[in-house]
Amino acid sequence: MEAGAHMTEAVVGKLSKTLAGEAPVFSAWVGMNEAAVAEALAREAFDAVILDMQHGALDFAGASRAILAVALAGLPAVVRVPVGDFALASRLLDAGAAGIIAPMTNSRADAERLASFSKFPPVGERSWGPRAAMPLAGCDTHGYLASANGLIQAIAMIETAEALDALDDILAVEGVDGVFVGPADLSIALSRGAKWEPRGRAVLEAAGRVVARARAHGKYAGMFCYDGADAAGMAALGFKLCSVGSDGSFLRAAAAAELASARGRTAPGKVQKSY
Ligand code: 3PY
Ligand code: MG
Repeated sequence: MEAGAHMTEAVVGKLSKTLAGEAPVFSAWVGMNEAAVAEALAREAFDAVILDMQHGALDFAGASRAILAVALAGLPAVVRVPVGDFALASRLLDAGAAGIIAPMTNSRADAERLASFSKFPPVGERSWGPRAAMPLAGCDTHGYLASANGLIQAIAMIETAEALDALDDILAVEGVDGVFVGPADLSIALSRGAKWEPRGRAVLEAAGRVVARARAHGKYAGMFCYDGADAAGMAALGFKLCSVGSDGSFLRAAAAAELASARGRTAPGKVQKSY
């Protein structure tokens, strides 16, 4: 190390390592545009923190700060971008995101766009500029170019009937590392708008198929989960990457439990599953 240079913990590559291991990867889910919230959750023993720019309140500056705050606590951050916003995905990778989750990936073409903006040639066409990413990956320029495609996780969300039909095509795209089920949208799509039923039969049947097809392609499947018990159940079904709850749901659950305790009542159980 040169005099004056400071080492930063190489958090970016941690995610690809844990995903390659045997154990499920459990992530916090953050929608608040406040780096301290992401950092507070990263201080718990999660494997990663997912920052949500599709339905959460995070903007680019907030997500960039949250990525650094999460890294400070020693964890990789993954960002869910708004639908089709792949230019933003590249900027977030430059800012040190360890992975991108692309919602509503419905076709091979959608999956190819995700890979194209997330991976350098020859796999994709990611443009060079990893200003915060290099130190967070623990690499110099050459090391980053050589390793980034393997470190960065490009994750396609499966949450429509169209995506289920195109599942094998999406999984076959080089540069797509895994898929992630959005059970709320999937339940709405499969019931043609009649039901929000993320743990209904239609979603669970599709879930089994997603896990099996991902494995057949040598890739992994993830699932949006609502709480710890739900995440344990989905991990037992073979989902490798599971959210465990969101900043909002953690806050409300803890507040409800403590308030019940203060009033001498038993905890009200779960807050309503949402998101
Ligand atoms: C879904 O369930 O549709 C999601 O995208 C999770 O936030
Ligand atoms: Mg969704």
